[in-house]
Amino acid sequence: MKGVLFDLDGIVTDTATYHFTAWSQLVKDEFGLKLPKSIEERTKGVSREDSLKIILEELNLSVDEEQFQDLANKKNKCYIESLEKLTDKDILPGIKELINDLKQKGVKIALASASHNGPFILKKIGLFNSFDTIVDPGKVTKGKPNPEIFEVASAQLGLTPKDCVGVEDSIAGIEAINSAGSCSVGVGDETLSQAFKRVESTKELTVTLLQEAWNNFVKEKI
Ligand code: B16
Ligand code: MG
Repeated sequence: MKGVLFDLDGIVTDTATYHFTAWSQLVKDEFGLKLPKSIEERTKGVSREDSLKIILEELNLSVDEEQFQDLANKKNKCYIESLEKLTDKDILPGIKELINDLKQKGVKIALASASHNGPFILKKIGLFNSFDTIVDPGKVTKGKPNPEIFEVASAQLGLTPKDCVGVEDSIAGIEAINSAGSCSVGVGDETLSQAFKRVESTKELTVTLLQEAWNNFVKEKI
């Protein structure tokens, strides 16, 4: 294992819930509607625009291009406001230790997040300088579950996907890691059954666990 490709929302910080809160607020303010809880899972790892498409379809709403952009901007404004209070206390359990241990062992780390707010969040929680590279989602043409973001992340580390482990909390993200040809580690419930290795909490993510997962992954490939 030469590299670890981290998802951000739901892996490094608990901002996955903040996204859902911001979308819920938008839908309430703009349409007076309540967003079903199922949307939270369906929009995890999915870009802002694609998330909005899913939401509008779910609520049987249609808007023109200008309104669409306006809604996306309003959601982002609300989301950014909720990020203001982020500190290093919002790093999910075990992640800081994991990152330190990986660095000590010479394993490189990349951020492979669909979020345009990734660098801002990493700065707020004090982890910006810990990452060897951050993928710019604006340069990725196809979002998760397409493997592109994980392929780009490993390339930016100077590695091939096979030498990397990808860590994700979303179904779309696990699919993307698998298609990229990296070893996928999922954090969450059994909906992540496609992950090569799955744990319930970020607390369980250690270098030993990731290394063992990768060892087994390589053995299966031979
Ligand atoms: P933004 P990840 C994803 O981040 C979130 O899971 C998803 O809910 C969000 O819509 C997407 O980022 C875009 O975020 O609106 O901040 O650009 O899980 O890939 O780290
Ligand atoms: Mg995520």
